[in-house]
Amino acid sequence: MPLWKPEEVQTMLCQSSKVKPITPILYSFRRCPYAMRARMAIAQSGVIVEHREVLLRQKPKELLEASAKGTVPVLVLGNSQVIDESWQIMHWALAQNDPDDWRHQAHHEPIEALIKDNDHDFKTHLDHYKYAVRHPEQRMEVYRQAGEIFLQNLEARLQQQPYLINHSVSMADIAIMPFVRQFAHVDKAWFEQANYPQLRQWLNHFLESELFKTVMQKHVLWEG
Ligand SMILES: N[C@@H](CCC(=O)N[C@@H](CS)C(=O)NCC(=O)O)C(=O)O
Repeated sequence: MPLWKPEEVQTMLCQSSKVKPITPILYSFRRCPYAMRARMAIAQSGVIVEHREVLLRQKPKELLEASAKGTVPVLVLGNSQVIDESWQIMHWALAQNDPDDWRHQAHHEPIEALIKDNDHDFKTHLDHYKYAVRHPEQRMEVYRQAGEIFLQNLEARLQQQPYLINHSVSMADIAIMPFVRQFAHVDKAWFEQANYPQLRQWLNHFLESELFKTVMQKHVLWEG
């Protein structure tokens, strides 16, 4: 059972700002995997945010004023505090309300380690594989094989248990899933026949979930 209802979380956020009720603002880009993980954690927490859909090639000045590094997602809180790392946005949202214990506090270290592997080595191989034409030093398959080291790690975990850390969903699953989705989409026919049966099942489970469908709904572009 959630500790608090979403409306109560919202009221608490408003009260803690001690000025006037201000809804946190999320700058997001629909297809960005970092933004997807943040949106999923926010949706799971039930915290209401104002969604501002932006284009990466035409970032609004309000976004750049909030965070000069110019990446999405960015969350601007009612007290003007800015969180501009997806992982921290997930933590912030789930600290407000974590109804299914996605944070798995007892497994904090393996969760962080797996996400670090995803965000560093795997993301690099994924980008090379996805945009192989921009990296002609190697063939596409070479980049794919480099990324497969991470997929093999995930598959081995999922052979033992339904989710990456144990028997229930954790932040690791949510944070990593959008990147495996991208990897799978580079060459769907290859992914469908590759030797990752549990990983495919795990990915499909999230792709078909109401949560994922909700956070992938289209938004009108925010014009400022
Ligand atoms: N470490 C950041 C990375 C975010 C990131 O790189 N987002 C990409 C979009 S998927 C971005 O905004 N890139 C800037 C650009 O393309 O101009 C996070 O976890 O939030």
